Amino acid sequence: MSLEKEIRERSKGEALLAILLDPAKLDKQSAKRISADVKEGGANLIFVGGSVGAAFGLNDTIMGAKEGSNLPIILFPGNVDGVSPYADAILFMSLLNSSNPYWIIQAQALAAPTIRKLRIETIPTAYLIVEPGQRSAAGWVGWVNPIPRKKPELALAYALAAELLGMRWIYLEAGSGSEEPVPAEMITSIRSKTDLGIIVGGGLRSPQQVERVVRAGADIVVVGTHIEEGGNITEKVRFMKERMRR
Ligand code: 1GP
Repeated sequence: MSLEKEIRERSKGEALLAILLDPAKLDKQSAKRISADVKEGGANLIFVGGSVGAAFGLNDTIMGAKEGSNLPIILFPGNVDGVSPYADAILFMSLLNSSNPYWIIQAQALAAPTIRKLRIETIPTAYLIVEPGQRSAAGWVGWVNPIPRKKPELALAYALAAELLGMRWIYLEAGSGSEEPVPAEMITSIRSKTDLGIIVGGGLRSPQQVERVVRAGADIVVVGTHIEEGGNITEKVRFMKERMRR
């Protein structure tokens, strides 16, 4: 069974927690330690990627994470150089609300021959950046025309278009380190009107915030900054997972 199918099946029973490792901020040893700690806390997946300087160290981060645990590793590429043969799958993403065609389709075209040669499993994903995510690195780099927080109908319109184009997942991004996560109403409306798998990330720091997005319908919740900040990582993950039961 493909990793995507496995994730889809599992996420029917419980929302999954993905921990984001940014190779620009980690060495191999810390990737190994974090991977072991988050696995112990009950995390389900590891995403690897970043917007700036993530190519150097990408393979080391993946190898370190693999030494630390057996959690599946999914690439969350920030550009064409975010591809590695050592990952289990890649979010093959299009930043649908970019105003620069490079981020909508050109980067994908440039990376596609490599991805095909490496035979990495691809997970077709619409990437949508919601306010205040335009102020994050991904938003700035990606020339984003952000979805206004009070306009869930705009997010839904993009989600419907993504589904009609054959994409199977949508990643709603509020921006790494954002002061506010994606609004619950946006998630709810996409949940009720599409069959897309929903990934939500950006600015999730507390178990309560995680619970809110899971109740709204997220299948995968992505947490990066809160884990990067250190402390007792296993406990942080455990507290979040406790609030993720459906
Ligand atoms: C960023 O959605 C991810 O792309 C994670 O965001 O760093 O705010 O957890 P945080």
